[in-house]
Amino acid sequence: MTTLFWEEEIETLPRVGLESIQLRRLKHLVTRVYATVEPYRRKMDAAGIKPGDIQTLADLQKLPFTYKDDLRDNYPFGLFTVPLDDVVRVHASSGTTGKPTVVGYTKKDIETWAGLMARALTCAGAHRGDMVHNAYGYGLFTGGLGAHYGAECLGATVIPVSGGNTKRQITIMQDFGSTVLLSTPSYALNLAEAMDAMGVDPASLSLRVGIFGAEPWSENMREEVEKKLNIKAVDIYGLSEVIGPGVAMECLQTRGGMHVFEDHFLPEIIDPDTGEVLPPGEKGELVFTTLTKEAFPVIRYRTKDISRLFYEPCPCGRTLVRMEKVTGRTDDMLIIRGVNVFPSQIEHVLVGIEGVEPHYQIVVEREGNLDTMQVRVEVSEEIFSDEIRVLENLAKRIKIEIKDLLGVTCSVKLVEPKTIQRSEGKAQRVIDNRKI
Ligand code: DLL
Repeated sequence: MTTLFWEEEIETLPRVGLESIQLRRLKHLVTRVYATVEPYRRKMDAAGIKPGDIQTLADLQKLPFTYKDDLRDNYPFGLFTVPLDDVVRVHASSGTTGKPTVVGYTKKDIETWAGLMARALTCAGAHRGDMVHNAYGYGLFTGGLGAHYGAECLGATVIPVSGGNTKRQITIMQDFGSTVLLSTPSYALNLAEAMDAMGVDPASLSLRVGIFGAEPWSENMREEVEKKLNIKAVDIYGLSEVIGPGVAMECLQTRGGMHVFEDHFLPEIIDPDTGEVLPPGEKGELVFTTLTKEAFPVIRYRTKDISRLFYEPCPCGRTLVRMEKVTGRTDDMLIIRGVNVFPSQIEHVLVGIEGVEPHYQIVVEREGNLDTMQVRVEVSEEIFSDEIRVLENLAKRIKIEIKDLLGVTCSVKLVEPKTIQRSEGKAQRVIDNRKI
């Protein structure tokens, strides 16, 4: 029943074949977008580029970038390439500032997406017969419905449980025999904690694999979730502007980087400051061009996510390029006294320390001209009831390890178990109180 691939031919296509598909699709896309979307046409005209100038994949670099602000400026439907009559669904991402960004799908887009999510689920070893516990939020967020249609397309049974109501989720897992869990990694930890409180042994459940994404998570966090839920954990990446979940997916065999579904999404890595495309293997900002989307294609969309593309062959047999786990975003990178700090680096340190729970928050303040960073972290019940000296030593150790890794001095505040707010979707890790 288990198959290794969803679309073997395309997933294992030699690069020349893949690149020829990409080029054909790219030319078609640019021609269509130029003809139908005024803001894209204006930008291309300003850059002196016509669709006919795209003759090779490298010519992609001639095209202007698309930014989140372009979506906001054309809110809500200004970048759609088809009449609204042909749009069968919209999603939106909330964003912390300003208007949300709205994306649309034709009937064919929804089918493409479901197929890609079925491909992603297969990559994670899911199959027909699986009981897919979908705890991604349903609604305007793409996680819930995106994964839902993919699991149905795969032929698995979906439990559309959405986020929240954590105790009930665990009862459902027990009673329905959930085998595949889909959620954010922070919510997975929340579930593990609730199981513990309810006296439910994860080994007594049927869960086999967790497909976690929608927020950054470290390798240490992976180990932690795997141990606590007695499962294998794989990473899934996507963003609403590009399609939603199902842009890239880790394979269960290797669990080392996510295969980008390149027949649909063309990735580039650029230097976020200069916009220059970087050579394979270098770290920078991910940029995506959608090759097959009808209602809402994007050309060179700046994701702000930081990653790396690597072309080494994967033992699973897929030839699709892999992207490294996203370590952070150009916009959640904190600059503390001139040093670049990503919350995921702090998480990496914390999760590696015994007695510390993976629930943390980073609070940044500015005192005079000086930035200060405080890491608030929960400790386990046992440690918390220990002597003051033990707590002091623990705080000191965290401080030293963060200093060693990042070169930044921070203060560490150990807080009581269960005092940092639990997430039901994406966790909020940073509180930046600097007014800059
Ligand atoms: O989070 C889509 C999604 C749903 C992906 C479910 C995976 C699973 P947005 O709400 O538009 O879409 O947020 C997209 O989330 O630019 C990244 O910064 C972050 N992100 C998504 N997946 C990962 C991941 C969905 N695996 C933004 N690792 C992206 C790190 C991720 N960050």
